[in-house]
Amino acid sequence: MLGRGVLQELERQQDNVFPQIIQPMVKRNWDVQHVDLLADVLPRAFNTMLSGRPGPVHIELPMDVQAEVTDLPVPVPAERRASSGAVRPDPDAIDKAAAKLLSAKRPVLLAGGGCLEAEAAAEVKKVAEYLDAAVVVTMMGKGVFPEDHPLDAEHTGSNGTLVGNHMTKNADVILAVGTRFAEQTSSSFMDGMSFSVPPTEIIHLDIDPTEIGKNYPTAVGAVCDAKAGLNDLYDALIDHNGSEGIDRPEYRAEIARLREEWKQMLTGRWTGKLSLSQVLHRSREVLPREAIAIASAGHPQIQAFQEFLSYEPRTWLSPGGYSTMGYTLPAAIGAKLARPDVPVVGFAGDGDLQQTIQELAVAAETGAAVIIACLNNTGWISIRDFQRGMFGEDRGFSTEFRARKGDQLMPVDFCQIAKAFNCGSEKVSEPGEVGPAFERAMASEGPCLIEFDLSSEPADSEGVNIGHWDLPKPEYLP
Ligand SMILES: Cc1ncc(C[n+]2csc(CCOP(=O)(O)OP(=O)(O)O)c2C)c(N)n1
Ligand SMILES: [Mg+2]
Repeated sequence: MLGRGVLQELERQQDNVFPQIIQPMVKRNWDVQHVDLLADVLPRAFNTMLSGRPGPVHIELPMDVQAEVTDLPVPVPAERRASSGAVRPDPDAIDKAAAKLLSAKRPVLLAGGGCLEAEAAAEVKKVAEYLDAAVVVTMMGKGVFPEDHPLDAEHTGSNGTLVGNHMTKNADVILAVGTRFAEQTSSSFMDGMSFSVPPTEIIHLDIDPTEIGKNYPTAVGAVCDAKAGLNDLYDALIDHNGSEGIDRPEYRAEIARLREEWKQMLTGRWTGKLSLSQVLHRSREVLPREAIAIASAGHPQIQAFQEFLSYEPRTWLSPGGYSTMGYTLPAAIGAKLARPDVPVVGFAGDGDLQQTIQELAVAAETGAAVIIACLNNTGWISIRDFQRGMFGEDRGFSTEFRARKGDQLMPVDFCQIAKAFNCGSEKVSEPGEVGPAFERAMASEGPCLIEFDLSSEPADSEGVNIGHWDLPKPEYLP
């Protein structure tokens, strides 16, 4: 029946076009036309998904094929896999990288999501401590290095902090591991804002050869698994320089001073009114180190990245630069089902939450005791702030939740929605109530939504911008 428009088939231009729709998201597509092909396709699909830079694959499995039977043996996975997934770097490149890092005065280790994928937290730490290098972590790498370590230099780029941007733009050598130098990490590649290459030299270790040299020239590039690459680099450092690492007390003091300055910049803006910044800081004080935090879009994503400290791998989940609204709640449910032993908190804007709020039913059904911190500022306030910043203070449009008639703000009552889905809920309007509300939510048996009644004034709702985002301004505007 292929090509005749069977239920849910897209066939206007050619038979079943679904694989083309999903193509940009997957590493490979397989069209299984007969059940016997599955024995061959499945091991290949798993290998493709899990090897190199891991990512999803797609298998097209029509209903008639699903109904077929075969007596072909199921392949033994171990007989179809490479014996080790860890790709080691070229030893010459590692030798050069070690020499360069040992002569650096202001080294920075830039750790991306590849370090988490490779489970390389211990290796990041030992190389950083050996070199006394500042560690700057990307949005996808957050959690790979404890954010209370004296070498932790936070984040760089348009969503970065004072510390991270200062350290990366003034570095002489950057050891970049498992990162693609995304636009957000690099302040839209603006020279001298987050990076200054040259004179900074980059050593880039990545499993994906297409990432090396893509956005910045590299002094040394090596294709490798992050963990294997850092291990080999550590051995090379010891070969060159002995087992005693380097001490840079002044460099550490500089990081500590900048961290304090940044903290003052954030907390100095607090007023008596409840702000997103206060929710993040006060919740951090009561949540255990191993709590999992999730944030997907808008001010909550950027500010949680900057202000909610992560201490352990995989305790921060975020869609990164895709910044997909609607991710927080389902991701929190998934995380809680996988890790019922730790508190899981989703920091969701009121816009973000409304995209998938019906998943509260799944939280209630599965009993996943997630804590949803709903940051209710009555609108898509990050977008409103861009509109105001670019077009003028009176030119925010259609981004605040207002009644069409009368122009009154129309905040959604999230507590009532949570109740309707059989979830616990409470509303918090006072800064002093943030910690106790999180403690009550942690003690509750099932899912719990805390609605934070935030003012939408930028000082209460918006973070501090240090980096740069190149949003093109229309030429016709003054
Ligand atoms: C699925 C999706 N649609 C649209 C956007 C564009 N976008 C980014 S942030 C944002 C508003 C987010 O509002 P909210 O979650 O309430 O956070 P706030 O900025 O108000 O703190 C929008 C519309 C997006 N990132 N994802
Ligand atoms: Mg909002």
